[in-house]
Amino acid sequence: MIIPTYNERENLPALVRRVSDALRATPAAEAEILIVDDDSPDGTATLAEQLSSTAPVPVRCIVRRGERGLATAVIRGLREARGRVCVVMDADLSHPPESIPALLAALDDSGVQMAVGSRFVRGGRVDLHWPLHRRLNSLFGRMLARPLTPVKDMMAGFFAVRRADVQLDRLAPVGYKILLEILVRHGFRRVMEVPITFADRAAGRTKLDVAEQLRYLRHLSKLYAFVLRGRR
Ligand SMILES: Nc1nc2c(ncn2[C@@H]2O[C@H](COP(=O)(O)OP(=O)(O)OP(=O)(O)O)[C@@H](O)[C@H]2O)c(=O)[nH]1
Ligand SMILES: [Mg+2]
Repeated sequence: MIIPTYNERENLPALVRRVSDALRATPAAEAEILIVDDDSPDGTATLAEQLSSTAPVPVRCIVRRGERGLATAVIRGLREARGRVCVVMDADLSHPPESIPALLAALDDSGVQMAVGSRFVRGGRVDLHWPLHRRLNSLFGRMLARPLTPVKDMMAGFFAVRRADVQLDRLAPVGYKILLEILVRHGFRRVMEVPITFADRAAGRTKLDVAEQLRYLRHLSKLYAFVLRGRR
């Protein structure tokens, strides 16, 4: 499990408990929770260390100093992870840990390159009270990325992939959208979307601001340039 965090202390206890329960429901013997924290001022990393002594599944916390960014934090996690399969998810409990076994099961099929916890396939749901501007924002963001990948929820932050299938030196993300970066840079097409119910963040504040949205546009322009050059 790779979980990027910035100021998520309030969410950690429930997150670690629910993820541990979910992992124990799978045959993943080598499972660990790897938290990649960007030196959060709220003490996320300190609490993660404390939880590691009592959690039923090993918890490891990497602290990056002087560096920020969700996508690069996930890349760091992919680099340091020890398991054969990595599951990436947000820390704020928007992604239901109870869906982790379904993501792992989807990867049991060797023809599947990636499994994505998806809001936008049959059975997927968005269970939150986003204001209209945020809904439109999300819709518009997806429309802009649609020509780049067949995956319906390409903005998701909840996915499972075999570590050996990701070539880290191909990746050069800007900002948030690590799934989109991996999908486009590798040209993955055999992706299984597993329906999930996406909830509002359990506690704490969003880090998604206007600067992040501008970074997304910059990221998209890099990906379009890459695809138009012929994925080289
Ligand atoms: N390491 C690291 N993690 C980050 C950074 N920005 C966000 N995250 C984490 O990435 C995940 C997604 O961020 P969120 O703030 O929940 O973004 P969002 O889901 O689009 O928006 P809300 O749920 O409404 O807050 C959370 O676990 C964050 O703590 C960052 O700069 N560095
Ligand atoms: Mg969130």
